[in-house]
Amino acid sequence: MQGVVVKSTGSWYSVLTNDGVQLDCRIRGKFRIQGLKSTNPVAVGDRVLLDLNGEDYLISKILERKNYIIRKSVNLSKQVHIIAANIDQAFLIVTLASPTTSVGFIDRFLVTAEAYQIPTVLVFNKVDLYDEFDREYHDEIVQMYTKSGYECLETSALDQMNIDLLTTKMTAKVTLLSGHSGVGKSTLVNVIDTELDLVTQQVSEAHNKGMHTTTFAEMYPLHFGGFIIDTPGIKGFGLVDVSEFELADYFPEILRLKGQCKFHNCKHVNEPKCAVKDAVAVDEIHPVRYESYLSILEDDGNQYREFKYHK
Ligand SMILES: Nc1nc2c(ncn2[C@@H]2O[C@H](COP(=O)(O)OP(=O)(O)OP(=O)(O)O)[C@@H](O)[C@H]2O)c(=O)[nH]1
Ligand SMILES: [Mg+2]
Ligand SMILES: [Zn+2]
Repeated sequence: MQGVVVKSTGSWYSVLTNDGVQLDCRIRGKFRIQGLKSTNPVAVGDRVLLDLNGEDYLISKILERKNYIIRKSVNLSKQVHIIAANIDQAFLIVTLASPTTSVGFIDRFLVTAEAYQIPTVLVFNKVDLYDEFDREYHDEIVQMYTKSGYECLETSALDQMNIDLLTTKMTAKVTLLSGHSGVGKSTLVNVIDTELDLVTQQVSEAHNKGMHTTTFAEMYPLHFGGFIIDTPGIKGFGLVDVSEFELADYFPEILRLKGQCKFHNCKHVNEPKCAVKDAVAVDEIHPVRYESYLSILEDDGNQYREFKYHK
């Protein structure tokens, strides 16, 4: 029997079979992606084969992954976590107010998404909370990411703003939602598909930091076609396997210019006649994005720099 993993707790897995039945399964033996030490060998979105063993269903094989997205667990530096597999696109849900998502976090997510070739849309949620400073900050950040080549949307789950736009973009696709805890991922899912009723944080607990309302990634079929994967909020985003020479390729605005640098192996730091540094000097490349590039290059232990912004 074949199916797709819709939930993974680490000890058991929920699999939606091709016949539309949802089964709780365990895994047979050990699965490893070559060279990767993963905290979860089977991820949401994996297509799997099932065997019946007595009364229990066992996952006996993971079919080849079209793609997957992975992050380094910030504390367990050698271990990686597969966030999801076989996804068409990611929506990174960010909020500039309550809680604040830093540019450093966004950029680390985007680098990984580029490395794994997962198209990503930046969704700025909770715009209903903005005061005029937030609005100004929002406009500058959106301008920066739009110029880099990323699509940016603003939403409010509370006011149902742009939900139809999200729905259109998700139709017939597998969409991963990621972002910090409390940005409104599960709330958005509930307004995108009103047939779903995911647990969300109570407003009274909204300042209860460190509480994760969603604890396991789970994939839901959407009534209008497609799937959405809701995930637990992540604090940090540790990059996996990006070499210092590759990194520039994962900043689209740097990739576009690097052919014009004098040295073909230019790292765009101190080299003379560097087209990237020239572009930063004239604001062709946003200095904050360039700073992110340098910060990741230095591997500064995920110290997310804040955008120059004070409330
Ligand atoms: N004002 C406002 N509040 C929102 C909006 N979207 C979500 N919220 C609130 O934000 C809080 C967190 O929402 P959740 O959907 O639980 O957040 P989450 O991203 O799923 O969080 P985790 O599951 O912990 O990762 C809830 O109290 C929501 O009501 C919005 O657009 N505007
Ligand atoms: Mg949630
Ligand atoms: Zn250069």
